Amino acid sequence: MSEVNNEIFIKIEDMEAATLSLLETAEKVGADTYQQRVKNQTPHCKFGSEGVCCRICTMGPCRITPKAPRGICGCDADGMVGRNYLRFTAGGAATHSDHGRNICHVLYASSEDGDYHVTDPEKLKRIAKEWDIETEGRDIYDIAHEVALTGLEEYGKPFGVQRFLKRAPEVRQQIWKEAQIEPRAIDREVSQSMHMTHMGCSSEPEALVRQSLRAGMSDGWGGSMMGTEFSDVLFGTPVPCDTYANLGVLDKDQVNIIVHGHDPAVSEMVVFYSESPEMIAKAKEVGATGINVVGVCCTSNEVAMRHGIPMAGNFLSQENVVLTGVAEAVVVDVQCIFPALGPLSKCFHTKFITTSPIAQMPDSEYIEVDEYNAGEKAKIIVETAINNFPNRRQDVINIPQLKTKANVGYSVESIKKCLDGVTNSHVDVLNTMIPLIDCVKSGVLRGAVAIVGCNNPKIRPDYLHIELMKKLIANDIIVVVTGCAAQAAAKAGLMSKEAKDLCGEGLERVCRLVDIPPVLHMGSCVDISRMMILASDIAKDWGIDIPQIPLVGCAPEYMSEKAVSIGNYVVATGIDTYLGVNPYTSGGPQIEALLQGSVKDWVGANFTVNNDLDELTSSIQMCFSSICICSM
Ligand code: MSK
Repeated sequence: MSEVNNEIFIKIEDMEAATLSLLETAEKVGADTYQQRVKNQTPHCKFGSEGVCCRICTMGPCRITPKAPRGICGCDADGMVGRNYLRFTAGGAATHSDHGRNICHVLYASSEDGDYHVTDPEKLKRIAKEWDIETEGRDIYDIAHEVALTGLEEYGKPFGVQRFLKRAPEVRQQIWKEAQIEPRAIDREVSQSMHMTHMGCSSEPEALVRQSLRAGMSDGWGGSMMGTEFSDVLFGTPVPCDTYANLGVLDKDQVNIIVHGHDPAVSEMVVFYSESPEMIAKAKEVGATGINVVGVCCTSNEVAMRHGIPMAGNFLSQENVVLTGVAEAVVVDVQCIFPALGPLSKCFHTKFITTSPIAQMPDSEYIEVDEYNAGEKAKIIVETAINNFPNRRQDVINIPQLKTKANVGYSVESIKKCLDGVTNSHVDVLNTMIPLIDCVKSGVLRGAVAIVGCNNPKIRPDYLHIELMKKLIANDIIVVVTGCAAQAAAKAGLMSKEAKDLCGEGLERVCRLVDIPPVLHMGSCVDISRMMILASDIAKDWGIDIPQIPLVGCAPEYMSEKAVSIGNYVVATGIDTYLGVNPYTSGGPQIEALLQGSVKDWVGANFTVNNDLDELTSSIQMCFSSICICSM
């Protein structure tokens, strides 16, 4: 390994200094970077920012101004904002759910002698039983194929609602029914959202917001939940493991392969072949000491929590990874991949390899991977990276010496197991959330915050994630993380067990006794479905509904449609949600009044939009104080 400082905590200023040094490399090689493109795009269009621009038909585009309060069809500001918001949500729900669909296909293709196997048969059987699928005396792959097919039918079934809704407390299921937001077939909710927003259909604010919640629910309690559950069946349910984070995980002496995107079906195979003796021998033949796979964005979460693969960075670090000059290949699957990586890679020796028909980009090498050819194609990808090692430009190598420890992989199953370790074997509380509930009831913990989502250049990158987490844990509030928020935490050292030293007295005690970090890694964006199960299990074990738990969601730096879809299902699940960026709704007062106000009457939770660190912190704390634990 090259010389890298293994710090316990890394300050955001040190990460920013590293970025500045990489931007010097960018200038040297004539590369374009997002920092420059932000300048080129600023100021942003005011109409688009407020959501009052409509280009749904060709009579426009129409924009709302004081002089023109309606579009040509007569749609007003709230109609436009509501339709845009619903389309935004549908885009996110479609994206997560299609990821989930691909995992269903991979499960359907799994076999004893194929590339993909059932790694967690017990979890598969649990899901099969939940879905009334026979398990007794059957071959595990017969069960896998029937479960996968049943999952695929959730996308287009003509009648009924999503099967996983039954995992929620009964009172919550009833609320969804009464609010008319129970998701039916996943594709139906996405398709109906597009239909409702077509010219000449819905412009009534309440109808548009209700369908936004329903479309989001089809993601969180449908497509994403299947994506998570079946990924666990195929690749293993995560258990806590140690890894490293930040740019210092890149190694100048090894062949560096960066896996980036979301779908673990590709990265699992790349990891598998990069560890094969045959490939390691080939890497040595070209002068490297080995093969170093590192991750970016949610693919990073997937392989970190199942294999301990290091996390190089998150969304706004993706260009930095290439700018180090040591990336032999950036291998991407789907979502959150800058098209800029193509031209950027051309300034270095880096091969930018796209693998999915869903994410094809200029200036990339396209090696299509599917569920039947994955092994063979992954081997070609690893060989391509190895053969590229001798082509490095030695004059532009710059690996910032930042590296932290991280403890990752807290699935719901693992959290319960950790809690079991401190129950002194009281059988009645084993495999429950009761030890955690007792900590909250006794005031040792004040509550929990789920911090999720991306980076966005509108917010100082990683600042809100990291500083908010620090303030929360110092106040005895435990944090659970997914997505790029997780990598922000890891890069700063907040997912190390040493981070207990930054906690208030109560949380420090819990972390010490249970042997966990105060910021728990629950996985990738689709794994926010794990948080929904966690919240449901806590509520059921406590005998209350989800809004009564001192738990909130927060996406302080989000940027994607998927995050808005997530926000809708988290709120619909009864969890108050804080957003750091306005989802283009400020031009629609009635839509904002619903989202940030009266949806609470439907589902017991709503949105707050705020990106001021201190206000966010105190607002979350006030939210917890308003929940009277002692009366429960
Ligand atoms: S990867 S959706 S930038 S969290 Fe899931 Fe990160 Fe946001 Fe993509």
